[in-house]
Amino acid sequence: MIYKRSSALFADAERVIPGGVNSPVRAFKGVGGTPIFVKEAKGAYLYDEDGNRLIDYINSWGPMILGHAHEPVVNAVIEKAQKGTSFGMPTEIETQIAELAVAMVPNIDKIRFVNSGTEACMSAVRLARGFTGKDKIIKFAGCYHGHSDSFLIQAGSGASTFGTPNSPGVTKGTAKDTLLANYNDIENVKQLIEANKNEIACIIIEPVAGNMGCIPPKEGFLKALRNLCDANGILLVFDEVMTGFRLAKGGAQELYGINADIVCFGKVIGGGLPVGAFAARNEIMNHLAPLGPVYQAGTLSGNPLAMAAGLAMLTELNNDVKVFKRLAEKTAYLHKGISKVLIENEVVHTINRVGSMISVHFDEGEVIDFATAAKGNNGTFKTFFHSMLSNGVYIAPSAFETWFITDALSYEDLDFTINAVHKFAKTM
Ligand code: HOZ
Repeated sequence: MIYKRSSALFADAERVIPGGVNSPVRAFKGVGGTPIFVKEAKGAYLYDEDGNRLIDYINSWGPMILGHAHEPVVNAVIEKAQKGTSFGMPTEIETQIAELAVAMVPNIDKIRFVNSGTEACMSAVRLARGFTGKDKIIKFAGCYHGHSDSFLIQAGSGASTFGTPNSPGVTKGTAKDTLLANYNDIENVKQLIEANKNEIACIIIEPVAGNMGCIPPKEGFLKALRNLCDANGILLVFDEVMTGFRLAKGGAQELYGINADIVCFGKVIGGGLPVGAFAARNEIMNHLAPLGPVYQAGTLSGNPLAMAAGLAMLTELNNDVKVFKRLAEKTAYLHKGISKVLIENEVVHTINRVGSMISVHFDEGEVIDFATAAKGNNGTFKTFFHSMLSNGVYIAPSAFETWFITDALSYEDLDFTINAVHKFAKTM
């Protein structure tokens, strides 16, 4: 494939944007080479500035669960835009999407809309601290809850891709309130709670980790966290930015049958526009301003275009009773096909999958936490990434990210992808 125009556009971008990108993983530093500049996208495909067609497994890092430029979403945005793009005043559509989200997700009474997953998680933790009157939080190594200060401690996603899981700029004062546990290690969580009695406001977790590749919770792990939280007056916060409205209508809470105290959303809830949200039962949400003392605000929160896209997306997902099953079946088909090819060609690997989230790790043995995810052979991943790209398949340019499957993918696309893996495996 030729990337002449992408290379020229990247050189232009580097002059005026740090690293040429507005979010670090996009810069391809984890895999080498020049980032692909997108011209447009439709359904399962990206079309880049050099005229290449790529099957997309990033899907805007999750939101495009029904494919790019999905008509009901696009039409809803166009219609809204003609009536004004931002007011900073209440609009009816905010209540409509809130009502739908509350109906789809178990265990929440009220939801507050913000502009990103980062904002949602940051606000959720402030609310947990305000509600409990305690300062410390527990997060898991390799989980990524956006780039606010409290979370850039052993953070996954781009932070791990660049080897800076603890960012300069986060003060020692902030860092000391974030306690770090190993994913899937309940004994470790117990020890932290024991050592910090009555000081922990919340445990925040991606119920299926998606920022160190895809890592499922071990059987009983989420339930054990729930029990520990109940026994110790700690709130359980599920960061469902990736899993919400993706693994099931009610996200991971529904899939695993575990209730969180606060749930954070992003990605799918905005249908591809900048939306995040956090939600909980009344008792907790009523602590938020203007009802309560915990402050949180935003000029563009509940923006009409964002709400229109989100409402159209959630309506589609709510009305299509088979969509989550279909997505999981497509992902299982891909898993089976890739596995077969890699085994036949003796490429050492582990594949993790939950619903429509999947990742391929180039190492043997279980991938269950950050340490096992980081063991993967990055050299092999780089070769894999570039081989897939040159064969028309775009996966995330980092071994620490998940692939997101879209319903727009046909079985023909999945076979094309498996065939691209076959071409890679033959070179190994
Ligand atoms: N760290 C983000 C995904 N987990 C990347 C977002 C982006 O580059 O758009």
